[in-house]
Amino acid sequence: MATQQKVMVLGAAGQVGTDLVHALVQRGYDVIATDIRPADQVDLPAPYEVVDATSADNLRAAVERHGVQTVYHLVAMLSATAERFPHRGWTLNMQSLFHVLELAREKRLRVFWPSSIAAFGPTTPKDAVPQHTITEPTTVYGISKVAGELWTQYYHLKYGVDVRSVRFPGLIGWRAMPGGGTTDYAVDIFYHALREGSYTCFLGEDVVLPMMYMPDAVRGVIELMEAPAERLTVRTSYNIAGFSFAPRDIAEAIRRRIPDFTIRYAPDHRDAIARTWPHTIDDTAARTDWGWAPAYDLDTMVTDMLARIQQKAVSSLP
Ligand code: AKB
Repeated sequence: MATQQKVMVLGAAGQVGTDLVHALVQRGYDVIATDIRPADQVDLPAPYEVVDATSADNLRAAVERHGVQTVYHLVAMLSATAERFPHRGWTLNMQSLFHVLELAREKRLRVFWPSSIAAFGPTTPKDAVPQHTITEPTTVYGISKVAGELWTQYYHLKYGVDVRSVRFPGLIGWRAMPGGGTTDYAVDIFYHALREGSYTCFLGEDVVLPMMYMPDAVRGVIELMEAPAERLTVRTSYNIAGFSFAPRDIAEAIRRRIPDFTIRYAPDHRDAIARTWPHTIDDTAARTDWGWAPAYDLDTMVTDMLARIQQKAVSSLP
């Protein structure tokens, strides 16, 4: 059971943040949700405040005002957008991380910060990627993740900061839309299937990527953060796996439930990014150290996504 710990979520209005805030509140944490979006555009089950994570002063003031003990730092520019704005992507991703790590060092905050399968690159083994492997990404986002992993480990080793991390696969959820990622097609496809009965995919049909359903992802984050520190052997970022599929596999799974669904493929620049990432991940270290295990596979995820989006659409009718 959770204690009444005060936790702050940065990037709370984003795809992961939205689900994480729900899960933390449900687990009994005292959550302060923050993002740069105006409050009237945000609907979360926790007190909300506008905080700019690229401003050290802004961040410090919010942490002090709320007596925060743990920060979940989810602010990031994702892979596809960061390729369009490389310097902005680097600055946002790294500056916000440094502000959080520095504050954590000074105030003994605990920190969660996500890395990603984007930390891998064309020279990484494609299948069952080991925990310790080649990380030579070719995207700005990936470079920021590798650098971030090493910085989080540095702050742990040098200053004893309790910062923990997982390498997220592509995440699929129904509560909030993703934005600017290469794996976003796996969310978009559901909305198009239900609305139009067809989808044009920006990845080629055969690109297999590691993916995960959001309920598993947020449960994993909370389990990692609740694990005893002495059990953790990885202070860069843990590999975690859900299931892997290509666009044609998810299209087929949707077609089994919506028989008229059609898909066409128009690969763009995101296809090239996706092809630098691995197919499957070996998450033995996470399983051994803190008991990680996913609950969803492709079929159970597709069933739940379709039902939830339909429910959401009905409940949002006037
Ligand atoms: C992206 O596609 O950029 C993200 C990720 C894999 O980290 N979803």
